[in-house]
Amino acid sequence: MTIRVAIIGAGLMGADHARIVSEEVSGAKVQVVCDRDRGRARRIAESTGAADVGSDAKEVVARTDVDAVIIASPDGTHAALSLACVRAGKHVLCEKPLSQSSDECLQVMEAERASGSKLIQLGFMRRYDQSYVEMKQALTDGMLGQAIMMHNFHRNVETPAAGFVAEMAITNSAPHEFDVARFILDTEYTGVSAFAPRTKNGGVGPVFLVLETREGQLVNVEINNNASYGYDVRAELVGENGAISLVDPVHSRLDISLTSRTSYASDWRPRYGEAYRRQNRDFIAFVESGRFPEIASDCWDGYATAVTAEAGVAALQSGHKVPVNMIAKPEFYT
Ligand code: ISE
Repeated sequence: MTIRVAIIGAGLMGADHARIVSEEVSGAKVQVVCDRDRGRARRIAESTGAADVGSDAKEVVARTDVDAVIIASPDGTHAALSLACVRAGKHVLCEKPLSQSSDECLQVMEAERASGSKLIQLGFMRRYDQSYVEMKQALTDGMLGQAIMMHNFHRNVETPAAGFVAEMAITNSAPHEFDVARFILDTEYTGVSAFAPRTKNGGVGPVFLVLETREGQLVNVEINNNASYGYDVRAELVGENGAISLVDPVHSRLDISLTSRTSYASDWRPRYGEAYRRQNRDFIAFVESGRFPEIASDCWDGYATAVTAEAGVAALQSGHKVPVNMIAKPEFYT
């Protein structure tokens, strides 16, 4: 049976998810593309062979010819649309963040638990990136000894979308590091400190966060949404016996005129192309089997990153370390 997927949101990520589902995931097809801008939805529907377009997301979720949903609409719509999918009994891959509000994440978690089955996979795709897979494996294999620190740098060429405000460096971009670091370390955070350098460029400036974990580890995260030179994500996991770093998937080096150079990706889509493919294939397998994918992120992970981001924003505003206070992890999510 071919899984018929509705894509909610026809912007940057909706277009990419539609392309991935139509070209790189077997056993699934794009059935409906939904966006308030029907013209934009139609262009993607035509390029991916979708049967139809829509402009009312909740109506599309309820359609009987839609088996599963990918939410790629603006962050503020993710929680309500995830709730609509749960109420319709449909599996959903929700782009990160689940919500920038931890309270909203709790509401979604409660609805999912009440439904009796896991339906929501969250789009923290870095977990599927081969570099992070090998980083986690090195720790799990015991090669590094006890993990003590993790250094993370996350640099975009320029702020990714209109309306991207300063604190979104922490609530929209940093959740990738919040999630992948706690996933690799298998821990939760207890506190966060945040700093911002003085810049002259204006616009969304860099932020520098230091997170502490339950095991006393330190995780630092630099986010720079206007780095200008390239899309550059780095990470190094430091253990008591060794360290392991991400290496960019570079495919060529140009040697010319006494120089040798490689290139950066323009944004996250080409840099994490394989991770998105793996993630989306796992989602379709989840829809087919009902078995939640082993390394995928769920609503608990969405809640954990939202609580951390809220503390990070408070730390930046106050200039003081802020505790990360979480509810006890429900059995449903263990
Ligand atoms: C964007 O929403 C993403 O998810 C990208 O992976 C990240 O690099 C970027 O900073 C975010 O704004």
